[in-house]
Parts: sequence; structure tokens; C-alpha cells
Amino acid sequence: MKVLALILSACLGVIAVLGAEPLRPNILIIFTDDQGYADLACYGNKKNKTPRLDQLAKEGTRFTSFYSQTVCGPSRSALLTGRQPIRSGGWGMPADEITWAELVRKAGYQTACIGKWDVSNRKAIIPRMPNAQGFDYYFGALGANDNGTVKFHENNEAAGTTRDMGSLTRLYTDKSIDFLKNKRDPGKPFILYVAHTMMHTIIDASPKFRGTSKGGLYGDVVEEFDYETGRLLDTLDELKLFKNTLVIYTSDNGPWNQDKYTKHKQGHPKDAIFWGEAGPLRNGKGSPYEAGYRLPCIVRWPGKVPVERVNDAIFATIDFMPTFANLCGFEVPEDRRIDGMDQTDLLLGKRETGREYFYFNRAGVRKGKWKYLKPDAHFHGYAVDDSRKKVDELYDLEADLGERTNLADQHPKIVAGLKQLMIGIESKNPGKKNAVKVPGAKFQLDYKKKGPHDGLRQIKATLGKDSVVFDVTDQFGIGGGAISLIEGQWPPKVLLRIHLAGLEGFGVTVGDQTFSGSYHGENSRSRKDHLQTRMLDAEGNPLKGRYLVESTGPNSSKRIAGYYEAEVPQSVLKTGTRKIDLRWVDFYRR
Ligand SMILES: [Ca+2]
Repeated sequence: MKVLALILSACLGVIAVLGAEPLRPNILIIFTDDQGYADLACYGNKKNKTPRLDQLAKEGTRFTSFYSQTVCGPSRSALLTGRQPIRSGGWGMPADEITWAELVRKAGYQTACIGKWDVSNRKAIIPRMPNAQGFDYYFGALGANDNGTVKFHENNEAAGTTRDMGSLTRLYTDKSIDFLKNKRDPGKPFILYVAHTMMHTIIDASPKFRGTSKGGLYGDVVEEFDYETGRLLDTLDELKLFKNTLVIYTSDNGPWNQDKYTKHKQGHPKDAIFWGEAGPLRNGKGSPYEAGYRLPCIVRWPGKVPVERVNDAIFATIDFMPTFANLCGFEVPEDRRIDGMDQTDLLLGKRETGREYFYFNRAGVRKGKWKYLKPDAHFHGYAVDDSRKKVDELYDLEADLGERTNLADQHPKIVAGLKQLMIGIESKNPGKKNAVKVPGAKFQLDYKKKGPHDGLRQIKATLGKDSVVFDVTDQFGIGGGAISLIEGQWPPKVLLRIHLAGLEGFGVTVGDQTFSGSYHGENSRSRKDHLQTRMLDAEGNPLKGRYLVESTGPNSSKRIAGYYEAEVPQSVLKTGTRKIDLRWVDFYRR
């Protein structure tokens, strides 16, 4: 029976490994420019008709707490690298940033970028252009279109100029279709990243759409984008790529809806309405209020992503890197801080929760329902809200999505906690200048000071070259504590050593996953939440049995020097979580 159990558990182990094989879908990212949270009918717009994107939402999941960034360049460096713009550089993204395109290409994918690049300072600097940053094929404009002109590049070569802004949505769609039909290698999965120039100033629609919507020229542009996106989706059907293609539609930042911006901008077609919709959200592009960052996001993957689902979990473009790593089968870079987390389970409907927090560039942070903005929160000039007092701001986004009632004075502890969280996020990234060097890490160790009993209780950290060991001692035997990473990144090996005589209860919570290292009997390894825990002597040699106690007579026993050891799975640490919570119970507690 014992042998059978062993074979069974070995088989389960094999099945688990097979189950973890990457799914390797094709991925199509459709990224609009400056399109607001509420520009689409399925996000509440009453004027614009967007049947194709509304249909896409029915065929997949519509996210309602999805965050990009607040302006173009930073939004793109964050999307491409999984790193906050304070690390990934925005318009000035350095050549040594690592994009998911570089990594997925090494994992056997073909990659293409069509449209607006905007992370090479709008210049033709070859090491910072798409081909050098992981894309096998590129066609588009390196910068924006503020002056009504766009210069194209095909791969690294200049490829003409246009002043016909109304032609761009169709052109980029045609180029995307051409990639799928004529340039794609059918032997490889692909990621196609389509970054439209519309609805960025100078807006325009093609003659077929101009003057046709109820939303003025801006509405025409939105409706043309919807139509062209439909044409691209039809191509997936036509090429039988519908089923195995994960489609992600979102926008780079919030809409134009500020007088300072829209009323002074020159050069639009006569009588153009230059105003996007943010629905219930405050402010717009360039602002750290919700309308600057929170964008529509629709994800479709037939048979995988739940249909007709609306989900309010916190999800962000920075999460694409670790999510693609899981789906496509590559490792995220370990020599630098990655801010994103793997959202595969959220996409696949295996969980409904997302990020614990989201950081607003040099402005604030949201954790759960609470959003904090610091007094000198960064706003781009046109987004400065003159009615804003420069004080700590705290909003309850569940009760007050429009960020109207500042609760900072009522909740000083929450404000203090969010400020502390921001300090951790904004801490210097030691890996950036010297990417080869493994950065140092700093931890904050907290244990429950007040328990039902007194006694020594502590957590000690020992940082090695590629590892960190946390030694937990507890004189009484029942306790808990937390390990927080406040600087740097988790080393490749994170070990917990619990110095108790008989570890009876042992819980480890990392992010939103809880593991049990408790004794579960022989079949413990088949438990999904099992954390393998070994019993070792003082020299680190494995010991058999269950307790660090040996019998010395009928009624006497003595303690064996040693400890219990468990390794925290890297898979959960890679999700970007920065905290490990611990609980322990000693069988021999006093
Ligand atoms: Ca933009």
C-alpha cells in the first residue's frame, strides 16, 4: 500500500509538471492612443456606436479596473517591459531594457509591431527601435502626430511620410492584415502588437467615416477604429486563427477632456470635436486621478477566457510581461525589478482577484479600494486640476469612484500604510545600471509582538549571494509574522527555517496564495496547497520522522538540535508580491 501511494504521488507529480506546460497561444494586442474609459458603448458611451468591440466584450471578459499609464511613452515602456516608467524610462526607454518581444522570440514566437512606437525619443535610434527590441517586423511611426505629420519606418528604414491623419487607422489595419496573411510564419505562434495613432491629436477620420457619428469628429474616429478592428478580427477568422489567439484590446492613457488641452490645441479639421469620455472617472490624460490611468480592456480567447464576464480585479499593462512568460513559455528577467504579476489565472477565470496594488507614477498608489495621492502628486501641465489642494488625498474607490470625497483626515493609518508602500515601490533599482549584478535586497521583518504569552519571538534574515534564509525562533510556540521585501528583489532561493521542536501547524501566505507546510500524513504532497517542509539536524542533514524530539525513557524525552526548512516557491514570488506572511504552531508548545 505504501509503495502504491508512493507511485501514485510520483505520477501526480508528473501530471502536475505536464499541466504546467505553457499554452502558447498567438497574442494580438490592439492598443489605441488616448481613448477614454467611456468612449465605447460597452463601457457606457451613449453616442458612439462600437458594435465590434461590444461583440468582442461578449465573447470574452471586460475588465473595469484595468490600468495603463497616464501618457504615451511611459505607457509603452511599461507595457513592453513589465516595469513602472520610473524604471523603464518612458519615451527614453534605454536599449538595455528587456521587452517581452525579445524573450518570446527566443521561445520560438514570431513578433511584429505595427503603429506608434514612442519609446526611442521619437527618433530613429536603431538600438532602441522595434527590430532591436524584439520585433521581427515593424511598420509604423516612431513618434506621435501632434503636428499633423507622421513619418513611417519599415523595420529600420525610413518609409515615407503622410499628412493624411484620417488614413492611419486603415493603414495600420491593412499592414496588420498583411502581416497575418503574407509575412507570418505558419510554423510559429505569433505576437502582433498593433499600436494605433488615433485618437491622438491631430485626429481625423477617413472620408467614409467623417461626419457619420453622433459624437462629432472624435466619434467618427472612435467608430472607424471599431470598424477597422472588426476587419482585423475577421482576418483571424478567415485564417482560422480565431480559436488559438488571445486578443487584448486596451488604450495607452486616458482621454482628452481638459479645457487647457483641447481648447488650445491648434490644427484640427474645422469644427472638430476634440473631447474623449471618461464616464464616472475624474480628470483625463496626464492626470493621476482615475481617468488618466484606468482604461477599457477586453480580453478574448475562445474556450479559455470566460465569456460575457465583467471583472473588477486590478489588472495592468505591466502584468503583460509575467503573464506572457507563463502563457508563452519564457522566464521573466531576474536581474532587475519587474513590477508586473502573472495574471494567467485571472484571465482564465481560475481566480477573480488581481493585483494587490497599483502605483501611479510619482503620484500615489491604490491598494484594494483605497487610493492615495501625495500632496505634490505628478500631473502633466494640461491635466493640472486647479481646484485641487496640495494635501494628502485618500479615496474609497468602492464608494467614490469619482474621487470627490477626501478621507485622508479620517484614516491616518491607511494613509501612512500607503505612503510606506509607495516608498517601497519607488526605492532605487540597483539592477538598472549594472544589469549583470544581482541586486541586493532589504527586508522588513515583523512578528506579532503581543500574543497571549510572552517569550522570545524573532525572525532573522541572512542574505547570501543567491539566497536568503529567514530563521524563525519562538520560545512559546504559537506565533506569526511577516517578511516584507522593501528594496531590491527576491533572491533565486528563499528559505524559511523554523526552529521548533514539533512543527504541527505551518501556514505561508504569499500574495493571494496560501500554502500549508503542516503535517498532513503520507499523501500530503497531493494537496494542491502543500509546501514541502523538511526536518533537518543542526548541520543541515535530513532527519526522518516528524518531531525534533527523541525518547530517552518511558516518561522522558530530549530535544534534538535542528529545525524545519521550506523553500518559498519562486513561481509565487515572481508574481511581484513583496510580502510573505507566516503562521506557526509547535506541537510541544508550553
Ligand atoms: Ca497617448
